[in-house]
Amino acid sequence: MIDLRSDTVTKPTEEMRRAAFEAEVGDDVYGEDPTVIKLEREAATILGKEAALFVTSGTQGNQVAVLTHTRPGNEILLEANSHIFYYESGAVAALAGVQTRTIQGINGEMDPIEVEAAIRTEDQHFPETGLICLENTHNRAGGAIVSPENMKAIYTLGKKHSIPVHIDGARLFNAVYASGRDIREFTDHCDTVQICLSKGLGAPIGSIIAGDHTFINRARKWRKRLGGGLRQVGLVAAPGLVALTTMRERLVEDHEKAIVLKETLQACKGIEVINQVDTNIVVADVKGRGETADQFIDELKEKGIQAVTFGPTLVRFTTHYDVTMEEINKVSEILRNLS
Ligand code: TLP
Repeated sequence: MIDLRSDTVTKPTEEMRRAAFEAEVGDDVYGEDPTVIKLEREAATILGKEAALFVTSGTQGNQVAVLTHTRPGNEILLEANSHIFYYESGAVAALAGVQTRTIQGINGEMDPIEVEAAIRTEDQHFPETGLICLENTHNRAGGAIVSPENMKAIYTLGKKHSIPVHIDGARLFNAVYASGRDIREFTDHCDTVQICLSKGLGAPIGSIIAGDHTFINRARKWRKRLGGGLRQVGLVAAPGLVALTTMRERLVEDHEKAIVLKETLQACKGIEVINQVDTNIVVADVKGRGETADQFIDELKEKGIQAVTFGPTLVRFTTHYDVTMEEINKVSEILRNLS
């Protein structure tokens, strides 16, 4: 089976498994796990923030960030198809008690003018705007890169209105290596950032949130409240450190594989690629084949390819390091021969 459902499906490399086996560990709730400390320091340095915190997942990282930045009754501004809004089981309402106000973006980018217009003024009828969330790359926009210029414009108005900005950077390094821009051009334009070690970087588990010392100290308490204070978690942080330090540059290979897939899909009768394919995600509309996404996916599965539904007639393919260029060529051949 060639699994293109997500870059979350990657299995840990030999080096990651060895790092887990050999990891020096301690009780991380006492702040005594040397491997976790090393990972958090390294991540903070790379992301250009004062401090970082190891969390179990991207969802936990985003939720801890929302909980730390806001108070119940706040309103948060976020893109209409953002992961925090679309894919986190309503957690911001269930956990932080905030309401969401969504803004429809174009290729994942919200118009700063619309963002500013949505910020609440002081009035007893209104909730207070507690946070602005960005997502980069933007998953449902097809792995689209949100430009540092767009981020800067939104961060600047966040500062003007004293509203913090959080980035869901589950795939931020894809944006960095596809755009050729420096990581700081992205992370300088937010107060806090969440990055996933377990997507394109290939770690089995884990995410990082980064921000200033005050934020991270408060976030640590929220992580504890959520049951995310783990003990000898260096076993998991060690492969995360390998992912963070050795797997970033190779993301460009995933982007090259996505372009090959895009070109093949575009040449297929009845299929239209609807995203720009900035990074490792290709979204295909199969409406022209007279099929639903689920029917098309079942057909592909019989031929040894896995993908996911992204809408009634939309199918998402995601490239990653566990799928080689040879396998992508094989997928292309199968797609070309579809009836
Ligand atoms: N995305 C997953 C699914 O949840 C949809 C995927 O296969 O793409 N932010 C973004 C932008 C994400 O794409 C994801 C995962 C997360 C956060 C959550 O990460 P995890 O799965 O570690 O909680």
